[in-house]
Amino acid sequence: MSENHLLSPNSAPHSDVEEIKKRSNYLRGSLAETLEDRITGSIPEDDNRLMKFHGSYMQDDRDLRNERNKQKLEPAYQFMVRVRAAGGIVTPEQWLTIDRIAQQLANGTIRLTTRQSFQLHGVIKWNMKSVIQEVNEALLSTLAACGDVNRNVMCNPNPYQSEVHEEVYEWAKKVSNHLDPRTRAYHEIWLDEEKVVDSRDGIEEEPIYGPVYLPRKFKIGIAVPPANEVDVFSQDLGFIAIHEGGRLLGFNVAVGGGMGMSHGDPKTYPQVGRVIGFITPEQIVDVAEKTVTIQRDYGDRAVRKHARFKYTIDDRGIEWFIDELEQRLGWKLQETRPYHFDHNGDRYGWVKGSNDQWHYTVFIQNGRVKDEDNYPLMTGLREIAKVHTGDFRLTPNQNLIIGNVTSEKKQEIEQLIQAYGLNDGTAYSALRRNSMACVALPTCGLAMAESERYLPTLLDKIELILDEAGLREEEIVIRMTGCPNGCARPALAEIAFIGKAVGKYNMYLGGGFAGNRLNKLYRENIGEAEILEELRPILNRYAKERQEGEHFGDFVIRAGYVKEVRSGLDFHE
Ligand code: SRM
Ligand code: SF4
Repeated sequence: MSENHLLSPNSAPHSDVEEIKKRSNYLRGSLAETLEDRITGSIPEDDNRLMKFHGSYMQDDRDLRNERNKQKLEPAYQFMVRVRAAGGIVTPEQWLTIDRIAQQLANGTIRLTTRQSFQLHGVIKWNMKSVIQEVNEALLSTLAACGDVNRNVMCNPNPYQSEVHEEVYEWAKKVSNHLDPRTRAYHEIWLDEEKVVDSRDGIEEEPIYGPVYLPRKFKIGIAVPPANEVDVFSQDLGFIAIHEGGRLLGFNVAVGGGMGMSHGDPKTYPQVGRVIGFITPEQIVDVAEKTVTIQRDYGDRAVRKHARFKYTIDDRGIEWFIDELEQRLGWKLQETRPYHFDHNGDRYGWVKGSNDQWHYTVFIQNGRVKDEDNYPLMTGLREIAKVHTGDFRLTPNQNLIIGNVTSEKKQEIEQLIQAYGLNDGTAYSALRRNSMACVALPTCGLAMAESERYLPTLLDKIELILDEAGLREEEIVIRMTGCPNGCARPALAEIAFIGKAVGKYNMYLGGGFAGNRLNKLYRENIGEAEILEELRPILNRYAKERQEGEHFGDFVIRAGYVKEVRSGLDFHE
């Protein structure tokens, strides 16, 4: 292996995290020992950094912080565990495993994430090993669900939308497997070195990542037009399937997207990926690998805020990247092929697929699966999983598809859907059906404001305005995050709220309906009353003045509320 990956082109001293990775002996650190330490429910910071690569974050319940502090108790330490499956497709048995772990070893809920993964919250240190073992026994994994590596590879979840879907999904899995870390540390620490999913005995080296892995997280997603649920332009590396007459011809390649930024730091910004060319299906793994190695070698290892691939590209230029990529590939990209996206949201309820099977998309508000007094969602899905012979598909919009239901089984599944009142979102406004909120409080250590727990009540109030304006069935994409890291991809929403402080949000308008344009700051640091005051006249005007088929995000630009943002470089202008 070349030593090139060890050399950062940035001569500044490497960040602490780089040193931790270097010392870690391929992600081992002292995790095995600190997990055994019964004196505290926490682990030291160095190990916490490494823990992310193993798919988990140490957190504390922020609702309890002050009270515990007053009582001189250590924070209520707990772990979030992220379970990934490329393209978000799992079997009913795997669903039941996640459900069981959630009930027995976590906080009794399942979180479906914006990258088609599961998150379990509230796992205590002593239970971490059992949780990860159970996950692996079910042939799922937490390895590389977080950390400075390639993350869960996203893929269009809707088989009914395209006959090429299955083929595209197979490529997503190949890319994902190819970029998995090879370290045995995971198996040693969690699985007592049992070979569960894969065996790469004796290889104590990371042929793609090297010993210090990537400068930062790396994200890949594959879209099948006209659907762009994966928000392909938000990915570090996006692939757009080009298909004709039910045949997959290949992929357009988009590079350098990303959502994260920091308030008050204009050097950080969300960015949309740029489409640089076309490749055949067989070339996808090579392109993914070479792109990752370019970021490995050229990404900024000194300043983590500046370490994402989007900055590597914006600093050096897209032409530089294409040259470097083609040099590493040894061949040239073909010219970009035409494509068209018309939405990035989910289609709910029953649809019949091209394979004569049925798929039912359940609306899961902000991805949280739990039982509530009047809505036993978690139980309903469990009962369905017990009889379902198809699969479950986690969507990039935090919803769930009960996929590949045979005609014979459809009635039985439908009866369970009815019995448990599972929701296809039709009772809600189209705005809510197109909404997403990140986790935020109480588990996310970075949250500045509520998100998942607040958006539903804000939507109740916005829905009243929509009703007045006759816009209840108007599809508008709305997203909220508790901080500017952008976990619900807010910078691509037509309306977005990004948390600034408790109860205060920045309001953004003008994202593209199909996830193809960034939005722009409209109002800063406003609370609920001002949000509603600002939105009411704009929505009313939209109702009256919109042109045929004009989406809200396009309207607010035409009407002059915000300027169009063509590139992240103009986001703060
Ligand atoms: Fe995220 C960090 C939750 C998708 C950008 N994200 C976090 C952490 C782990 C907080 C932390 O570092 O302490 C959050 C855990 C909260 C909790 O209590 O569970 C968290 N991110 C999530 C999830 C669960 C949001 C959700 O509600 O679904 C998503 C899990 C995805 C998955 O299954 O892998 C999630 N995060 C995203 C996305 C969207 C995407 O990937 O499509 C983004 C924006 C895209 C991007 O990366 O540019 C995103 N998360 C971030 C960032 C900002 C990265 C940056 O460029 O600066 C952070 C902070 C960091 O990495 O330092 C972050
Ligand atoms: Fe936490 Fe911020 Fe991500 Fe929301 S956007 S989950 S608050 S890091």
